Amino acid sequence: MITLHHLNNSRSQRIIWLLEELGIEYNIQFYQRDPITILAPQSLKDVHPLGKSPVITDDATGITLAESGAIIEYLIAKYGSQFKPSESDDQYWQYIYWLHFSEGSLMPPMVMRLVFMKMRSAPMPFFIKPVAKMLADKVLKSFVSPNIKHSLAYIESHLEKNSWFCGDQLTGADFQMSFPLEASAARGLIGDEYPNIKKYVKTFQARPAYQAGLAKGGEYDYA
Ligand SMILES: N[C@@H](CCC(=O)N[C@@H](CS)C(=O)NCC(=O)O)C(=O)O
Repeated sequence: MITLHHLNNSRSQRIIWLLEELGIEYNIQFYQRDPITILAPQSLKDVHPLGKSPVITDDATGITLAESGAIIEYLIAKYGSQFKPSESDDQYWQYIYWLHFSEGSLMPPMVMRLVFMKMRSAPMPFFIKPVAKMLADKVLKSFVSPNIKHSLAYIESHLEKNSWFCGDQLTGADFQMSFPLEASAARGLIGDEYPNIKKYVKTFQARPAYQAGLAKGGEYDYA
């Protein structure tokens, strides 16, 4: 049996969506973020030393695996080859590309945005606050926002020509890309200039397996 170690309001939701699409049996072990630090509890470090979610354990193979991309590859290799183009398929390298792009290129500026937005409103001595705010705004404006916009424009042009990230086939790349795109949409970053991203997010969120996963995963602010 597979167990997904799932943190509330996290990237782990995309693994629940995949598990639902695969139609295999699984358990969810729930973990709650600290309300102040929003970090994962110590108990997640007992499962994997880095204490980040998602993590899966699989009784059938005895494996404990972290990293969304690795988990998606594992689940597809073991239980769902329909979600991966074959190596001879033209879409194969698109699959590899988007699977890596999500956490490798898109998530880093998104996480930076979160951190610098928090810095703007963090409690601190009154005389430091304007300086901290000015620094955060400078980094957001000169580096973080342009990076996010550049990536979103690139994704928008890809989705103008493709229903899913690998043409007309739902693949592991879509589960991996779903989180940054729905999180961006929920944070108001997907404006009218990105009609294809908007449509894409609505399309995957309407899938019965996605909805079933949402009902099982508990608190999630991005759907
Ligand atoms: N690249 C990793 C990122 C894992 C990650 O940072 N997960 C977040 C949840 S979205 C987490 O566990 N945060 C809690 C913490 O860092 O304590 C992946 O895709 O699995």
